Amino acid sequence: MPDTTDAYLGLRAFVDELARCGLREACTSPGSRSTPLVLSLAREPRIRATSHVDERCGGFFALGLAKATGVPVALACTSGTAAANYAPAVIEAHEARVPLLVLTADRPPELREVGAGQTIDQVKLYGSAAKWYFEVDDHRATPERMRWLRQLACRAFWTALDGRPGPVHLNFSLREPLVLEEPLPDAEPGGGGRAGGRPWVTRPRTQLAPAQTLLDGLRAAVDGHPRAVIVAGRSERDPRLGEALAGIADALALPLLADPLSGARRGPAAVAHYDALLREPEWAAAHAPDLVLRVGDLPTSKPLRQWLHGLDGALQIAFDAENAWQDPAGAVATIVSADPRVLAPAAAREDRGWLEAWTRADRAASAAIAESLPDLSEPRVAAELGVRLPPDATLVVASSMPVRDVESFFPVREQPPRVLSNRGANGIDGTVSTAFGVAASGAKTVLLIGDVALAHDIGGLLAARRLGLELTIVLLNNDGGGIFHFLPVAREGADFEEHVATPHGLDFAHAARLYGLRHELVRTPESFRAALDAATGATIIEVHTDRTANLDLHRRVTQAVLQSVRGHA
Ligand SMILES: Cc1ncc(C[n+]2csc(CCOP(=O)(O)OP(=O)(O)O)c2C)c(N)n1
Ligand SMILES: [Mg+2]
Repeated sequence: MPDTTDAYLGLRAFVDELARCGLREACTSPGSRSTPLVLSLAREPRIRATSHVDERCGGFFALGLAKATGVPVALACTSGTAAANYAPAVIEAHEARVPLLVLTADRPPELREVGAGQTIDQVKLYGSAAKWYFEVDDHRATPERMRWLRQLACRAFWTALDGRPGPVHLNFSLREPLVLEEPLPDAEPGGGGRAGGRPWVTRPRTQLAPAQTLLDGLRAAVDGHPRAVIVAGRSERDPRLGEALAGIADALALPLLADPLSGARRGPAAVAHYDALLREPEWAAAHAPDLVLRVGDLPTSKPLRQWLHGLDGALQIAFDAENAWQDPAGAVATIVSADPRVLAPAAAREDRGWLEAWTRADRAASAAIAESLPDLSEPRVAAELGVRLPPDATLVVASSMPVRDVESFFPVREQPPRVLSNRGANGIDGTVSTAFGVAASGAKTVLLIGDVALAHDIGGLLAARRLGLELTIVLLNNDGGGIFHFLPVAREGADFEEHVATPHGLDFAHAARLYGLRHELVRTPESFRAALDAATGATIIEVHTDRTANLDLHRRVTQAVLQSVRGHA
């Protein structure tokens, strides 16, 4: 029978291999069964282990860290519902292609389904959201076992990262006693890992150059369609892609309809206000393209989605290195599994008339928007952040209206901040924890979030106190889900208010006090700017708005934009 020393020897080798592969961050949660896992991670000097009371928060914190760095982050928790609380983050990681290593502690097989405490069925707990699942049994720490565990760690790490990144789940059988009676021997059966600190297995990235025929075909498509557009959506993994796309769009003189989540809303070809422009049917029809080049996720904007759906005459080509299907309307004709940088032309296109028709309208829209937003409002806050955040900042945007307002009101900038959002599954859960995870990567981080999303992940604020992390939280408090006022359900009276809008009347100043954050209520654009510039440590800057007034304001802004572009049709 293997004993506790065998378990610890094995886990030390496993964790050493993770560190050799490049893992630097682990998020632990407390429990008994997970003791050997958690202690092994915490005692590996190359890994920083942060502690999280709530596994749901821990899961999203790891997601934010892995999103910001692109490197897998390990999660370790005890058995039972603790492991189930990782599910939302695991699902988001699967949908958004974020590498995670989920390490759950379990009882050995003979103690499952026999009434042992805190034991649930953890086999394939996350279903198809886990890219790979493996059951890690316990054995004596023989040289063969050590070699296998080292190989297993490498396999888990590379599987999370390679191809389409995502979460890998390993479920560890751990047996009592869970702590060592004696110090662990330095020597490892079999002699330890490979010489020179190399991983047991490396998986060098192989990048196949696209075939010449493909490149020729793409070039011919671009040359043969004078009215092409590029649509760039969320692609968080390569922070330099946005800049490259902006350069390509400029050289090809193509309108670049760029969601801020693409990092491409920059440069002379970027179009910021497509959401408003495409609400004007005449303008949208007059500017129908003959070719659409799609990069990243489909942006959130409904007018853009409907416009793309209805472009029957246009050839639509999507670029996705992992061949994901981002096309609910079935409009895409070709999915190219190559980096869109292959579009870079040899020479710049001279005729810029088509691009200028778009950018002229965009500038008119921009001026109309600025004029329509004199006071501090939800759209104004998004616009202010777009103007004021420095290029080295990272903005995390919550689902619901914040992500839509950032898409609609962020300006075109030369050097925009990085923008991240949990848009894999569009959940409002785990947003605070995700932002603290991003902040833990060392980025100067600002979170834009609604009140319901903040209430949903209020426990995430504990990271401010326990981990001492800095984060500026800009809270748009309209006492409920303002987004639902844009939907037909808003006509359903008191039932709508109670069950859909869900007002709560929370005073978030108390939450700030409880979790050790600063808190400031601001009412004007000037005081918002001052608070944003002065924010240090962990701070909540709160803006009060009214859901009904917000709906009216959005309608007024759209009307103003439509008025401004009618002359440009
Ligand atoms: C986990 C989860 N539960 C429910 C929803 C549905 N949902 C979408 S937006 C929203 C309300 C969000 O309210 P708030 O954060 O205050 O933002 P606002 O709509 O006011 O901008 C809800 C409940 C969701 N997206 N994710
Ligand atoms: Mg709200």
